[in-house]
Amino acid sequence: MTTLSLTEAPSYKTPNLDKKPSSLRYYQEGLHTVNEADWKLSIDVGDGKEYVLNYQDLLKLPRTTQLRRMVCVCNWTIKREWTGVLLNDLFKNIGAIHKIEKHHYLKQISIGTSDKGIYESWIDLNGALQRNAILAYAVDGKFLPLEQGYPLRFIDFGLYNYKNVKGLARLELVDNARLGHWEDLAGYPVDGTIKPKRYWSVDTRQHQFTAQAGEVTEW
Ligand SMILES: Nc1nc2c(c(=O)[nH]1)N[C@H]1C(S)=C(S)[C@@H](COP(=O)(O)O)O[C@H]1N2
Ligand SMILES: [Mo]
Repeated sequence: MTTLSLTEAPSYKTPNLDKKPSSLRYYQEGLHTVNEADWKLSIDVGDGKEYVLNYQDLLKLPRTTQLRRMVCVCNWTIKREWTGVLLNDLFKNIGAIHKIEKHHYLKQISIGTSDKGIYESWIDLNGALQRNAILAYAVDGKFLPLEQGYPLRFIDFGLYNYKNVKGLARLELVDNARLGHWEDLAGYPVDGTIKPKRYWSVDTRQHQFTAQAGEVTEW
């Protein structure tokens, strides 16, 4: 059972949420069956050192609530209120911040399912820290629903969503990147930086243009 409440988080109501493309469509490996009591996040920081957090440990870490826009490479975007832990604060709190300079990439691995396997992504580690990437366990003031990444999802808002793993089980600091599912299958860029262009904005119900690469902050 979750003992901490989210009531201190200002509750934002995403406009037109019913118009958002289905999260099931964007859960390539299908819905996992792990519950809160069994779930663990393992964090491999290299040099044979691994940290393990359970759900309660996670909720005790410094909490942040942020209204930020995510973008799918297939041209839709939505701004929602995310609650979780900054990637930076995670490393600080487990006492592994000194390990960060030693590695180039952050690898994220999902819980996965027995029939469709896992979803993995490799991203630039220092970039993610600079862009204030978060590990989110709640959205719009409520703990994540299963299809939206329960119990925990990683989000670097400067990158397209295919780089950000829902249903997270493991993080690894690594020196080499490999191709993720969509990079391999559809040839999406490995870097994943959001491009300046017109996107369909689900929450504002209009096409809107962003002029710079990276996180969309204009609207
Ligand atoms: N584990 C996992 N995470 C994932 C995906 C996936 O297939 N599996 N798809 C990504 C893509 S392409 C998108 S658009 C978002 C969708 O997030 P949403 O459920 O909040 O819409 O999840 C991302 N994270
Ligand atoms: Mo996506």
